[in-house]
Amino acid sequence: MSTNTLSSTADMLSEAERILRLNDKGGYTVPTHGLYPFQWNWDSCLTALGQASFDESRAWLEIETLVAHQWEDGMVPHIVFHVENDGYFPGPAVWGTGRHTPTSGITQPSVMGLVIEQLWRRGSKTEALKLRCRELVFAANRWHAWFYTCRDPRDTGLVALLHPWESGRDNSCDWDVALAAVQAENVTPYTRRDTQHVDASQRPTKFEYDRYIALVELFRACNWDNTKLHDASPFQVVDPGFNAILIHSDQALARLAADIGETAISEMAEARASRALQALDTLWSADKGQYIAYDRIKQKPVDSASIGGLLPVLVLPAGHPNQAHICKSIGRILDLAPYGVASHDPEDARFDSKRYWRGPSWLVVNYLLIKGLLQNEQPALAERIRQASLRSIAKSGCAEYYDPHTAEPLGGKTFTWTAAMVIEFLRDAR
Ligand code: 9WN
Repeated sequence: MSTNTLSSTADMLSEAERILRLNDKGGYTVPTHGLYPFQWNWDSCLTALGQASFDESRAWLEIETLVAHQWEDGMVPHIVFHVENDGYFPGPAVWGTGRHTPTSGITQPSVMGLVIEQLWRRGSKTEALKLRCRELVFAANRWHAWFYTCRDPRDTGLVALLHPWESGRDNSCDWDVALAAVQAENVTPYTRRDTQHVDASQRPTKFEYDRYIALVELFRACNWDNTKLHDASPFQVVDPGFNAILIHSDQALARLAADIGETAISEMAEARASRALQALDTLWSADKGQYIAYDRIKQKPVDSASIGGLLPVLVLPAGHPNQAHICKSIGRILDLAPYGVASHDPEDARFDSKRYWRGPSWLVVNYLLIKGLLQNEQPALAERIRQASLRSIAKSGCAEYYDPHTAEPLGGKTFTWTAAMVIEFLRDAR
């Protein structure tokens, strides 16, 4: 479908459903054909929210397919390479994880917990689905425990990213300083595929890609042993957004596990979440009026205000003093760029309205902000973000991301998780 045609709610919903079916490969859904021909972790989980609106069983299957490739240590990998396809780099040979069905060796934001809670609450709650849900509750619990064991070895309460791709916000300005310190002189020569699908001005730079690959090569040389990777990595960044998602998912898991009678898991999830929530406060920046990342190698806060530092709204207890500051920041960012909350502060000199996670607006992150704001009893601001997101869809269809000033569609098109978010935003209209 061409852009500029989604003038009614019904049009938006039918286009969204069409895209979810178009990208469905049977047991998993590709983010978009061409650019991303495999299964991605947080894409699949958020996609299930949309699928559930027309096929509940298919939605659970999307996550089950991902979890079937969970590692023995508990990690759920960020990509599962179900098929061979050389249209994407880096493919299985570069990762070299030695899995029967190849996977990458790093993870992604843990949205699974929050999604399975939604699927269960909204769903038909049959006995058969309860059994399926229970398996995913176990898997999520093992994954969350893995985070604190392997990504917080000094027991600080917060987990570190070892690769920018783990954040899901690959080239965010938040990683600039930490990534620049990664040595990439000896990286094996490679050919990028992403820039054959999408204009290079909308993707990360060569400087960044060299370092992405250098980190993969370093971890591969450590045999992907997660008991060693944290300390071996020259990139260790504690991101407030990533940690907030994990805490929020643990809170959801605690409620869900209690509901289905898994009390021990509920208690474990609750304990992890409350400890991490306390530690999260150490990332607050009064100067910036939001949370900021912390570089464990340099042992310094990261002077950068991205959307990652607003995501803790997902876990702030009602009435928390930081809530008003975050709402103010979100309002200011929307005043400056109206088509969804920009991924980076438009007042920062590094902001780039077209380059991936350095400015464009992404509907999945807007969805998480809305969820947090509703929990924090901020319905007006949540509605402002929802309307801003829907205006982007109406104007430009389901793109990977949007210029937040103009809603110009950027990156891949007919994009799965964007379509899923449209269904989510229009739930009441369905
Ligand atoms: C690397 C699939 C993924 C998303 C990420 C997004 C992008 C991959 C890439 O695409 O990352 O994982 O090759 O650029 O940044 O959030 O999960 O849609």
